[in-house]
Amino acid sequence: MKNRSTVVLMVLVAVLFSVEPPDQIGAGVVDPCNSFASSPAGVLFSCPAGDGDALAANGLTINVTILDNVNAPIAGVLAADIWVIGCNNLLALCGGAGAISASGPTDINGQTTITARLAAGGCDTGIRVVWQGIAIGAGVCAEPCLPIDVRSCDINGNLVTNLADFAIFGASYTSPPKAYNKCVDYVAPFGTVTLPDFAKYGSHKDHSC
Ligand SMILES: [Ca+2]
Ligand SMILES: [Ca+2]
Repeated sequence: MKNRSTVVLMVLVAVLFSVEPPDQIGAGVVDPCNSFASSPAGVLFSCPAGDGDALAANGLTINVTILDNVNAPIAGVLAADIWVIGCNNLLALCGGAGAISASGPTDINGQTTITARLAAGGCDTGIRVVWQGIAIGAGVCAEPCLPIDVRSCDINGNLVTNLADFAIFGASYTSPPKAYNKCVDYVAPFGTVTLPDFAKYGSHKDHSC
């Protein structure tokens, strides 16, 4: 009996030592709250066809850091698992997650960037980085909004740029004197809707996903 008790005790000890301490549970698993993203502020012209302006080319590169529950960086997070959504859900993403992705997988510091064009319609005052569709926080479990205004030639966000969009554009062209609509203020000078904005719109006429 004594031998049997010893074996039972040894098994119990082995089980106890195999259980991870609480701070190790979830290590290596993406923690969207601890992960964070940052970017400069600016305006990004987009088109459902994916031939709008690139973030990097406009000085709007987004830096993303993916961390686990103990704030350790996670390397090798897939680029395709990282994309953006409109902060107010006012962007129509062409192909959903396929509308844009990170420039590459995360490195040993858990870092990557988002530099490309956003294939989208609609108009939103900011964007939010997501990992597998879950908003990335800012070291806390919040849903911070990056200050990038996305404005598409597909103004009404049905993923087709056609007469309906042109009617919306025309209602604010030129502004002044017409009412200002920031959703059609695609290029500098900002604050007015003038010929450069029309030229931008016109070069994407009839574009769709
Ligand atoms: Ca449209
Ligand atoms: Ca303008």
